[in-house]
Amino acid sequence: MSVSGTGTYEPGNIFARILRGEIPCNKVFENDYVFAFHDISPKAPVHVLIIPKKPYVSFIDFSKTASAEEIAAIMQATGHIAASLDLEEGGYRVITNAGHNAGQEVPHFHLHLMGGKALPAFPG
Ligand code: IU
Repeated sequence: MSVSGTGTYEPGNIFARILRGEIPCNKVFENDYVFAFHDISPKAPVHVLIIPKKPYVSFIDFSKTASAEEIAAIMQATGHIAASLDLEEGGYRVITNAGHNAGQEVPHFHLHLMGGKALPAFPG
């Protein structure tokens, strides 16, 4: 199932429930703006999801609506997590899926941080 990546934020989505502590997760990082946890179905030895604490559906929603402080915070957190998980030397990938064509499944904006192996050629 994938989502439109637009429209009204759905407060019952799985990441909203993780943020509210209703569902457990394997947390790797948290600050005032950002929360990060290991993907439940990792596609690489390291696969972390990095999400804003505030409710944004997708990349466009986040980029249009979030404060500059929040936008900086998610970038800084992602770099910090990549470095703290020793991904710098071997390399890593940061992506976001937005909307139906990208196969976004969870309608809460998130970055995927993946590394720990040679990743497949970037799909086009
Ligand atoms: P996507 O970009 O929306 O397709 O990514 C959603 C990710 O959320 C995907 O990699 C799932 O494995 C992951 N995930 C999770 O970590 N915990 C969950 O309970 C659920 C999905 I549902």
